[in-house]
Amino acid sequence: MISPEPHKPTSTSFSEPTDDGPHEASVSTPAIVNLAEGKSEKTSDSVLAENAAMAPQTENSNHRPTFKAETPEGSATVQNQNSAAPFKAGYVAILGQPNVGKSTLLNALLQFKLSIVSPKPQTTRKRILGILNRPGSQMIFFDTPGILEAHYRLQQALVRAAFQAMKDANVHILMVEPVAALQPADLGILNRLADTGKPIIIAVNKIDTIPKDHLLPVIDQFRDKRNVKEIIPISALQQDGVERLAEVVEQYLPVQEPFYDTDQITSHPERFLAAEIVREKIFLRYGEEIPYSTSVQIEEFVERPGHKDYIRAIIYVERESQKGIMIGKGGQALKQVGKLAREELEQLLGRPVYLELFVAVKEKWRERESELRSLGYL
Ligand SMILES: Nc1nc2c(ncn2[C@@H]2O[C@H](COP(=O)(O)OP(=O)(O)OP(=O)(O)O)[C@@H](O)[C@H]2O)c(=O)[nH]1
Ligand SMILES: [Mg+2]
Repeated sequence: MISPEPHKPTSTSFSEPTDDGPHEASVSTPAIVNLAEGKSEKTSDSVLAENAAMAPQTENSNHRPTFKAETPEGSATVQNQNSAAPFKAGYVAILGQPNVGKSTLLNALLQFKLSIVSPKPQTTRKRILGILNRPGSQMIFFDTPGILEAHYRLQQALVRAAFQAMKDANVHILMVEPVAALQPADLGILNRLADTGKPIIIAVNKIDTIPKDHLLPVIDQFRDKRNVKEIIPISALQQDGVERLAEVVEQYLPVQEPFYDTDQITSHPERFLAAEIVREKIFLRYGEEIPYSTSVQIEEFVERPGHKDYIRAIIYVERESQKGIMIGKGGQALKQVGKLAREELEQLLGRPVYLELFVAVKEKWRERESELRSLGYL
């Protein structure tokens, strides 16, 4: 089996049996608590990407954004249907502690599975850009890694990525758990956001997990906070309050032209999304330690007209012992990951895929700056 340099001696591979292998491959709408004044009325029409599909890819899959959102009538257009209102566009950072539901929210806003989700904290490692095109606006959301107290270099890089998104955004959504006691970590994030002077919208998530009458004390604790403009209870999982959140965010965007094509849903290339999908399946398949010790790189991604796409991914672990766990008895564990990842990739790309997974050791990559750089975390 092929093994990418420089890890030839330690790699182990899995690919599913196939006849098309790599050979030729070169709250019942919850209430909004509005702390701002003088809001204008907004259209609630939305152009959501219900049938997102890939646009044709060019030779090198390492470049530009290609995801398109298609409406039944064709691509969405930039026209603001309310001709009196100027078009708004801008960047919106979704921030919060790990596991609070940021990636679930991004997917719910886009009506498209773009960002990976798992029950484990620290699933998201890089900021994920998702574009919500509506008749009068273009909202460019950044899903971000959860903000935590960093204990090792990878975590430092994750926190840095989150705060970089904060700097680049016009509006901030701080997502919190529906708990009544204000958490010091949330307060810390809130203060950093407030220092930017940009509008903050609090999204109290997971309201499906609490009785309705428990919500008010949660909301109350954010009422007097600096630059907090709105507090919106939502359930990202149940898509409750999400449309309302989008309407509110839209109000705080600057008047300007769209930054991206208005039928585009992300700027990430296919190979980035492919690596993320493999990583998600690892987070879902393995226990505590393994997901945090793995990183996925796509070594080759080739479109082969008339054949399956060929994708070769390498899964890095930190120690030799983790390699055995990753692969599992008789290769079963890795096989499951490969199957689930391939199925999702095929759905995403709309094309059949031949996915080959390799496992290789990169000693203590989470601690080493050079490795973090080569894996794209810095
Ligand atoms: N009950 C409930 N669960 C939710 C909701 N939103 C997200 N979850 C769950 O919370 C877990 C974490 O969700 P993610 O979207 O991955 O959270 P995240 O904030 O992106 O996490 P990190 O990327 O680790 O920072 C998953 O199991 C989700 O299904 C919600 O509204 N209600
Ligand atoms: Mg996430």
